[in-house]
Amino acid sequence: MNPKKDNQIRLHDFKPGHERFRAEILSGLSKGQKELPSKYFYDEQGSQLFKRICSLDEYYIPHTEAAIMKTHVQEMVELLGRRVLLIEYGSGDCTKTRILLDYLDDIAAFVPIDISREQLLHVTKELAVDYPGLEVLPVCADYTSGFELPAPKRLSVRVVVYFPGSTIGNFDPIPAKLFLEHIASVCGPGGGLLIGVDLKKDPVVLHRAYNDSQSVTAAFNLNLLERINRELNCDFRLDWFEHYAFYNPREGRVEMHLVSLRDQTVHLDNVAIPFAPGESIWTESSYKYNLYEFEQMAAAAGFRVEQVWTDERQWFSVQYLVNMTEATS
Ligand code: AVI
Repeated sequence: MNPKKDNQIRLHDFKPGHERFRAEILSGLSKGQKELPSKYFYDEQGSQLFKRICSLDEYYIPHTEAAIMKTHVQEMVELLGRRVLLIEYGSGDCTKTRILLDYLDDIAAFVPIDISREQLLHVTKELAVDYPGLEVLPVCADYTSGFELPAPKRLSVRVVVYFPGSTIGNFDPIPAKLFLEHIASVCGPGGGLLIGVDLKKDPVVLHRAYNDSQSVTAAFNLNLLERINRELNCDFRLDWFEHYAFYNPREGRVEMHLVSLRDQTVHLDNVAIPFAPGESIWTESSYKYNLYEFEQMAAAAGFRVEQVWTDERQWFSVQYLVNMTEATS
């Protein structure tokens, strides 16, 4: 671990390094179906673009989820209980967390976990002003890998992980189940998971959400190539690739790709990466579930679905799951 101090903020830093980034990009671009991990979308520019996506009407997830949270926050807080240690995976700017924090008056501590150091430091400072007395223990990490949780000063009654935004949809089904198992081990027996899960719906709605009229999603997708150019000294021509997103009903997921518009070769150090016209790099999957499918996956990971809240259109769900695994002595 590498705790760093920034004006009194103790940041627990496990951010993956440059070598891992390079290795994962090269390995993805060497596959038959080329792919890039979607977790790398979120550099500074990518995080800004994602923020813009979240303000679009067509991208229904943030406003639908926030409305569900605001309507049912009292019930949620009751389930979380007294002196909860709240851990948020992929905390970003903590907009939705604030809905909970406004009502959690006896919280033990809050642990925001994010891959962006700048974002974490910024949000920790803001929370210190807006919630004086709240212990905030920021962790900079790629939460899909292991990291140590910091110890809060106050003893907690229960550990609850908050994982909003349907980011669980960005995992393929087997890694999604393994990730839920990992969360179960973090929150322990009797602990909870408050999670946002996007639901299956009319593909027309999904198409609009991932092909917005202002092309912000296209810029977000292409920014991954810009990041790779900048950080890995690569020579992708952004105008020779095109954003392509569609709903795959058989797999129940929206797929985002970057399609090569011509025959071309990209260079990463001394490695030449050929592209045929029409060949794609698969950059993201966004799985949509029905309530039964998600319940089955949660059960396989040791969770019981305690409560589900949805919007009127049944486009999105917020769910409270309880870890049913037995304590081992
Ligand atoms: C972060 N994640 C849940 C978003 C999604 O909908 O899969 C990322 C995103 N990709 C395109 N638009 C938004």
